[in-house]
Amino acid sequence: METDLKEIFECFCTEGTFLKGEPFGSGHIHDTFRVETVENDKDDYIIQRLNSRIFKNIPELQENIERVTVHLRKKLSAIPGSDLRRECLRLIPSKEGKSWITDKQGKYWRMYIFISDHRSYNIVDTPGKAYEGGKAIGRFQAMLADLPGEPLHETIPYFHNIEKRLETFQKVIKTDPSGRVGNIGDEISSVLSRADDMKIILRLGREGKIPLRITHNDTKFNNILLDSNNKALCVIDLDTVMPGYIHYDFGDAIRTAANTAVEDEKDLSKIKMDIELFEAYSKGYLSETCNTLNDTEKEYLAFAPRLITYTIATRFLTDYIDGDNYFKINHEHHNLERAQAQLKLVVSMEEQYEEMKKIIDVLIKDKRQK
Ligand code: ADP
Ligand code: GN1
Ligand code: MG
Repeated sequence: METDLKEIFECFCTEGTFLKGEPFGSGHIHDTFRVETVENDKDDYIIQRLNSRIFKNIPELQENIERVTVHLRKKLSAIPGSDLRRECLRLIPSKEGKSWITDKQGKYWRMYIFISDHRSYNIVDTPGKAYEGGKAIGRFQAMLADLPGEPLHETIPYFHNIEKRLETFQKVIKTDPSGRVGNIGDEISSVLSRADDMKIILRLGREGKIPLRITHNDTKFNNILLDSNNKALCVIDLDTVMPGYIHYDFGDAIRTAANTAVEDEKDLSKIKMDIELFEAYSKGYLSETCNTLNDTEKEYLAFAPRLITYTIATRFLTDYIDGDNYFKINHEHHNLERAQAQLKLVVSMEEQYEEMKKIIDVLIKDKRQK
């Protein structure tokens, strides 16, 4: 590997001695490594080379994460029995006292304690796990509701703004930089035909009917770690924690927690939204948030998975047309396959929309009666 991980490791105030470092996880954005230490009683670490093409202002990004993790830890420390090393990400300061370093090539790096003995899932196979994921995100939003100080930095402007995403999509179709547009007419039509319906959440926001809250904005299920008993442990990947609508978190979590297949499944017949997993996640989520959400927020929960799955499909397709500059890919048509899989999932959500609404209504009624 071109980078000496040991050298990076030694720039931080770690305990323990570097043993080895290896690529870890299946994130699409950063280069992530797990570093094991020699000593059995010392923590292992996660080291990340940050993607500064996507996150343009790393000091602001890191400031957000510092504030969020300090606040979460304070909240957790007031709960008896909390495991502060495993229930919240912990940044390791550099020897210069910052939460990141830059290497000789000007690349940014940061380090966290490795959360030991966790389970991470790209597919969820039981309602119990989905329920725990819902609880984790609900609790995360609730704990951040009173974050003191200035609003968090917007680390990626207009991140979930579907109007802007569609503008970018239209532009890239026009310029067709990789000559791929000619072969993907069906996928493009599939996106464009749904465009108007998808603007409702932004409209409700502009009309003041739903508030901006602090949201995670990247709640795919592998960013929610469970413990060895598959109970909610820790929400990770805090790069996009910033003001947003709760629908973004709810929708993105359902997109992954209730999909019967992986995000990039090529066999489209395997892809469906599982209504039982949807119900379980919703139950967990509402158990933590039902009392704080307003009526309009609740009314549009069932719509949120369609919006976010559609948004991500549009982003994958945009990146494919653009020539694969954003998401990491493993093979040539990976972004197209991801977009096709996500569009199939949108159709499955559309087919089950009335049922999803009913489930949410019943869960809310049940909570009221308690
Ligand atoms: P990306 O933005 O590229 O998805 P993440 O911050 O989500 O980067 O990290 C990628 C993966 O690394 C995660 O999905 C998870 O498996 C693992 N990971 C990240 N931080 C930790 C941590 N502190 N402890 C254990 N695993 C982690
Ligand atoms: C990226 O960082 P990661 O891999 O958890 C992306 C999300 C997408 C997701 C699709 C900062 O998430 O927005 O939903 O891929 N993160 C960023 O899998 O763009
Ligand atoms: Mg991630």
